[in-house]
Amino acid sequence: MDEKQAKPRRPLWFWLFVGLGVVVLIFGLGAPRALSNASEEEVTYDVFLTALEEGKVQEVELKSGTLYYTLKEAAQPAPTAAPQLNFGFRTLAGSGRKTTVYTVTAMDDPDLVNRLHAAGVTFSENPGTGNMLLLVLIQYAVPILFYVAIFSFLFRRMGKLGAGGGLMGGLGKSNARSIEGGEVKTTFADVAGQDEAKESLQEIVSYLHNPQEYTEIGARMPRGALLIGPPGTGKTLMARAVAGEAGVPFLSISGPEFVELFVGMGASKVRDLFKEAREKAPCIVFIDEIDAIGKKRDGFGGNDEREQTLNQLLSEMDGFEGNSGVVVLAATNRPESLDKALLRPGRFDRRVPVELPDQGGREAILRIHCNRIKTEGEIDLAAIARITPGASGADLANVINEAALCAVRSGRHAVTQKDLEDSVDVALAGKQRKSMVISQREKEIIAYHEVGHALVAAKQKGASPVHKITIIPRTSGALGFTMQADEDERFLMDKQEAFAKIVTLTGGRAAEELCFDSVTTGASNDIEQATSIARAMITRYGMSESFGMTAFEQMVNPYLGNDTTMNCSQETAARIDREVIALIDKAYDQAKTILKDNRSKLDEIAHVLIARETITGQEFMDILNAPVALPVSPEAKPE
Ligand code: NHX
Ligand code: ZN
Repeated sequence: MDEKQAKPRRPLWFWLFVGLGVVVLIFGLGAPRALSNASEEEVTYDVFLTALEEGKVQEVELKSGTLYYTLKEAAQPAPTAAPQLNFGFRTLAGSGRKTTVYTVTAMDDPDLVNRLHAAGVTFSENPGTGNMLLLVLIQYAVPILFYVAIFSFLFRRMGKLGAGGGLMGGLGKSNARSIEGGEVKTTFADVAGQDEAKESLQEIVSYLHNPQEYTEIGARMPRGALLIGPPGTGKTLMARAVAGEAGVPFLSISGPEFVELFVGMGASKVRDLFKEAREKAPCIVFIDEIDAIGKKRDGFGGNDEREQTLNQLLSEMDGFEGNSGVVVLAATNRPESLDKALLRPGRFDRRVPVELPDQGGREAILRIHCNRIKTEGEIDLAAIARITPGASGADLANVINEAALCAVRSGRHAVTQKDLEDSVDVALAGKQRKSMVISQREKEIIAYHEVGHALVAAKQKGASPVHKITIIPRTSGALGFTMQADEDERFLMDKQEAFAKIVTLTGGRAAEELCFDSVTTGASNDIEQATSIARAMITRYGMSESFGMTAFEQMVNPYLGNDTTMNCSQETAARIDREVIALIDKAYDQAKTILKDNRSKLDEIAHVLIARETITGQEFMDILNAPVALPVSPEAKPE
């Protein structure tokens, strides 16, 4: 956007043209003007001497070790029928008719000058200085330039120096992209669903606006604030908004950019960055992904380069006086890996959590992005927020954009609610794969599998209501899915609800077994999810009968993925496994019981689903609650 690069990078074609120009120059100057009617013939030295002795030679020129000579007109041989190719060597005194220039390699012949003079031959030496210089250029300079070009290109790629102008221009430059004060257009109004984080940062804004107020009372402003949260939650946006609100310049750089090819360069970049910041103060310095340089320093040698960079950063932050007007904001999604020294008071002494938005936050974020697009008809963003639990701000921005793209694709000029809902499906399971041909039997299996999930969910206490069932295959490889959505946001899950989730997940497979007496590979994803919930109940949530409140697993990184570490003896691990198996078995039995008890509804809804491909939660519930439509089978219980 309006960010300034330290130095514009010249495109490759520019250098190609320069190179081409140099080559043309060299060869263009080097090539002497051609004498169109001169041909050339190489002879041996004795032929030349004989011609000289016989007085036939007219003119001689010595140039770079070669003698060029012409014969007197009388002595010229008759012109040959097929003239030789003309290489256009430097002309001798031209004559009207066809001349032959003879070339002969000069020999060490000190007496030659005297003999030439005696024979009355016009002779001269052409030092060829112009050409010699060019020759030297070609021989030495061009290869050197060539290697320099290759090396600088390689270094640029290896050292990520590119952003600052390559090997030559990048040394010591901080590479920070800077946006001048007043040019940062982002404000807190562009950040939705992060009210607490905004509040924490508001103080920094007011300090930057009005530093005297703080200095008078003797307060020391925090020099830095660390924005902590999962990817996509808008940490960068938030930092930018602080600069925008305060109307100060925004210097931003990403942690990995400090990690350079050469030792010591990261540190020099830090120095440079803070020098620039002090010149521009008051301003915001934003270091994204600070964990790249701020990782804990371990005592075992480790990465010298990174430690130097970190030490430099620490000393720079200590360096500027309490109220210099430079505020450093940094973002990370692995706070636990940061060096303690970074978090000490006087450095990043403020931690600002930037969490995933809740339902209200999601709605607010959707509204902001929705304001940028044209919509049509009634748009219910709360409904979209309800079906996107766990989505980050970036995910939601993407949902809105996908919806807009979808509207354009279908030739409309505005986005509808349906576009938005379809776009959520795309985010969850990929695009529709209409071209996929599925046999009737497989369609039945898929439909029964999905209705199995839905029916088990509907018939259990503690399961979330069904929102949508579809058997349209998706590009992610999913052949169908059942979506559930809570009416209100939930923050806790009780044991019954956790178990109900497992039962619901086993419902798909249970329907397959019950109705087709066979099981398929398709349930793999359900099985993984069920297992992971069951494990978590036992090892982390204290929901097992035999283990009680003991934790056997810990989350590795709360913000990135769901990796856990096992922390128990071999025997306990084996017991946990047995308990997980038993829990899932129990859930599977329960799912089968529910489906057996509702077999006729299962058949009925599955057939509706095959016909319609997608049914909403409402339609599903309507069929479920309607009086029995099909002939009642003996074991089916009417509602
Ligand atoms: C395969 N796909 O991999 C085939 C093409 C059992 C009716 N050989 O449990 O689609 O087996 O309730 C998101 C969510 C791939 C992405 C689930 C990508 C599952 C899904 C594997 C339904 N719905 N299985 C399900 C399914 C499969 C898969 C996914 C995903 C099926 C089942 C996929
Ligand atoms: Zn399933």
